Amino acid sequence: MRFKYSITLSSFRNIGEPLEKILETLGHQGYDAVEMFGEPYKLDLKRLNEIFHSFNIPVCGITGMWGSVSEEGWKRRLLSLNTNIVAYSVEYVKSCIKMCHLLGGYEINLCLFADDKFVEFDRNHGVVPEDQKERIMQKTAIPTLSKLSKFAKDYGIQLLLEPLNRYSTPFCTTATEAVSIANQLNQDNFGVLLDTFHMNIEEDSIEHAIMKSRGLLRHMHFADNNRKMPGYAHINFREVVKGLKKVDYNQYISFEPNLTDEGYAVATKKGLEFIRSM
Ligand code: LER
Ligand code: MN
Repeated sequence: MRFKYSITLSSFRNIGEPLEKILETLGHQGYDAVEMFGEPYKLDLKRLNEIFHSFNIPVCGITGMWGSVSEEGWKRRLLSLNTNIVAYSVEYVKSCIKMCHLLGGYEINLCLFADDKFVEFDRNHGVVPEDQKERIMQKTAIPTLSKLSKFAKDYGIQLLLEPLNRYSTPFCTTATEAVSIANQLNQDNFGVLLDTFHMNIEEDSIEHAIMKSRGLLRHMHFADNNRKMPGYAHINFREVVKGLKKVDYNQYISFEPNLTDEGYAVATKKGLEFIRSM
């Protein structure tokens, strides 16, 4: 079985090299595709399409710029008590869906960021009780995600719910939660994306989390426990790959590392080869 490999271009935003040079390097290293970062209001999609086609490297999807990864990111909260914030976030996802379609991608990750004060909880020592999360999901997330799924379906785009860790958001932090929401939505273009960095914090077993997601798992984000490329720290990627093989996973393994300017090409090559060696 040969996996397909991608990498998030959001990881290169602090790298002082032109996109063309980065794509040339990634192509030589054996990446099959890239994930474009979701800043639809800022990017020249026509020019981007020309560049991707000229390097013959497809865009598999869009990485939503959730959380504080960009100056607008803090406003992208699908769970908010402020209806204007929810409306802004819904429009953001719709713009990313159109962008994904224009770039020929098929998936976008949804992360359920929320207002800091949406619920009072001690994120350093605790988690929000499951029943409280469930009630909030029913009232807010499910109706919003249902609307967005129907919108995405018209563009042939998959919405993939990505569980994060408690320090990003208390809502949807495990594969169990993501699978439960996807099953309640019951939309064939709504699935799950699992990210090893977040699973390393929240899951009892990464392999079991993957098994639980069988049938809904449409994309993977790979990064080590410190968000470096796999193999630089101590996540047991042999267990991760074993779990993916057990569920006959045949979609992309998409690396989502933090990269630094010096020697980014060494890291992207070393990390890919480390996983390929599995
Ligand atoms: C997004 O893929 C992710 O992993 C989160 O950390 C939000 O940026
Ligand atoms: Mn991720």
